[in-house]
Amino acid sequence: MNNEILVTRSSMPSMDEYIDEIKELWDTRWITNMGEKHKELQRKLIEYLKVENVDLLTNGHMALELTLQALNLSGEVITTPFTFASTTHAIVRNGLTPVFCDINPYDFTLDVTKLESLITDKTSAIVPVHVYGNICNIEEIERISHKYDLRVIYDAAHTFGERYKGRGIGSFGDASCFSFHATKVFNTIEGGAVCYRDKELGEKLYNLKNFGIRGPETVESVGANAKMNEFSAAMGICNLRYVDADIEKRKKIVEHYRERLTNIEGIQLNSIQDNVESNYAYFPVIFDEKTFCYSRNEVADRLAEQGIFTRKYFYPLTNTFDCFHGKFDANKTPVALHIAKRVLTLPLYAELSIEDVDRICDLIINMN
Ligand code: T4K
Repeated sequence: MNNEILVTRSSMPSMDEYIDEIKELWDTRWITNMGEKHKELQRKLIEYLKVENVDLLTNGHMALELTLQALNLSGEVITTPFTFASTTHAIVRNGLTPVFCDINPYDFTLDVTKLESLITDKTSAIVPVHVYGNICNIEEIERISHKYDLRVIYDAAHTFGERYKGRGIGSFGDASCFSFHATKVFNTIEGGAVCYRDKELGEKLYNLKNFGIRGPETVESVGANAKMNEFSAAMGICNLRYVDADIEKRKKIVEHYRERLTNIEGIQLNSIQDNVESNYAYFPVIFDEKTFCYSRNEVADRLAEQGIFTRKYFYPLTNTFDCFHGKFDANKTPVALHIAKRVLTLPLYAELSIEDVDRICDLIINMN
């Protein structure tokens, strides 16, 4: 065991607890294709997430990509470039054109004041991202989407278990897509889920995740394979028992970071949102090289020299990726460009000790 601190660290149950959970799989030999563990996790998540329907998939990316496909979208989709590759790729891989909307400088979600000006007669949907667990301006997105009859598919990869005004975050929009990757607040090793209201959408999605097979001799649509297996579902069942305790630990860590890093010249923290029960997924810090003595990159390098490995989530912006060379103009999303060059996400996971948080904060504060 070394002294290194990585940006995150997977939550896991004890080995005994997991083994206990998967033991019956050796008896039944039913290890994938919507088995008992899959069904149990699905039931438990409907309750925990406070939503009407949940479907489980192999990962958050397939959740998003197949939901967009199930909705039969066409033309343009308005989204944010300040996100993980997955969001933009899911749109492009569906043959749709992403139209990038800028973000606001406070919580880094879509700047809804710029949304309407991007809508054309080709726009079919909006894919907002609750980035870092910060909730988008749901009311405004709802108003605009109703006005122009657009579908709304939230990338909720970072928002497991969050509530907005007491409602499960997955209950907004046409669908919300969660990631249960190893690095997330709640993990099924790899995994993802879609929350939705419309049963017809649910059926299409179910078809798409299972080759379009409806019966032994019926293949209804051209589907993919994105089913969650039983070992992943079992990990989810175990991890769900501890997720509230984990979120409580994360809260204490974030509060300590905030206490130590507030009111330091050159450091900006994202604003705390009203009416949101947060899951404390990430801790982003903006370093302004004009007023802080070092740039974001220098801070990251100096911390790495001390064995502390941060991440530049989300740099580069997706509209500057090599694979899209010449297709988009990132200057049209200036706030996102500004933030992406200055943001650093600090280590955050349930097991991170307050002593380690202090060590990280001391190093940062003493740079100034
Ligand atoms: N939408 C958004 C907004 C997303 O952020 C993501 C995923 C998605 C959609 C798609 O969901 P998934 O299809 O992934 O379910 C990581 C994750 O792989 C990715 O899930 C996540 N977002 C993204 C923000 O972060 P990397 O390339 O930074 O991961 P990696 O392997 O460098 O790991 C980061 C740190 O996590 C390591 O330094 C240590 C720790 N770690 C990692 C792994 C793999 C663990 O503790 N355990 C592990 O098993 O992308």
